[in-house]
Amino acid sequence: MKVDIIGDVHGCYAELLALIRKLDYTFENHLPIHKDGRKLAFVGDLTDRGPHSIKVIEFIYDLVKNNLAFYTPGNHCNKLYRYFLGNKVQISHGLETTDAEFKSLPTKRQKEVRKNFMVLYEGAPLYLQLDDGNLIIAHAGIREDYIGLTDNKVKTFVLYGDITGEKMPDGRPVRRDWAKHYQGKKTIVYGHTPVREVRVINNTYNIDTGCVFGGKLSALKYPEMEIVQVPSSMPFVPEKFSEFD
Ligand SMILES: [Mn+2]
Repeated sequence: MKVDIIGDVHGCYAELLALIRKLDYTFENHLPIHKDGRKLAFVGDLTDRGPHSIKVIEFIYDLVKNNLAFYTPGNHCNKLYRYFLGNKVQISHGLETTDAEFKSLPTKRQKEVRKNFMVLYEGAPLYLQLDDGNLIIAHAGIREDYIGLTDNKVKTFVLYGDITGEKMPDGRPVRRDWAKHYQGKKTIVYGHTPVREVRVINNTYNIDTGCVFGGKLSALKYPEMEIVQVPSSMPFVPEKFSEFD
């Protein structure tokens, strides 16, 4: 099982293609193929804030359909799914860019994009268990004792992290540093909280290096555990990066 796990894309389509090329995939009919049969995997949060959320949705839908990638959703994916269901969701925290892109499409394309995203989302597990369960890919991470479970408390943890329910002065939720206390043998790869450099602690890897906030888009090669990155084309927003160490 050889997989290249990619962090939160958030509509950064150009960086995604650049990263996949840097990982030595070649494009055949717009699909990335690796000569060693490697596959891609995504930690979720494909859309919102960046310039090309719709292209990212369509691309990853095609990858998963063609058995070239694994995908597990993030909180932005969950919100977009509820938006496509017709639920009342606030068009904020980045959804406004995806909403604007979506509304600019002709009705026929809107129907296709909506259907494809819903198929992608509904077919995805809450978190991925790969390599005979030795590799867990979960959007905001997962506690060791939650692995194997999918109830609501697990869903909240996987999508939002170890939140306390409190908010910081800037409105961001207060999150506990679950990775610091993780003692499991399974490797956990996650994203959700932007960090300036890939954070490796206790067999956990945070690979969200804040591409949409001007950081980098990162991939973790498994089982080699090598990091491959491309720079972002977006303006750097330092206050969006976590201070965990
Ligand atoms: Mn997220």
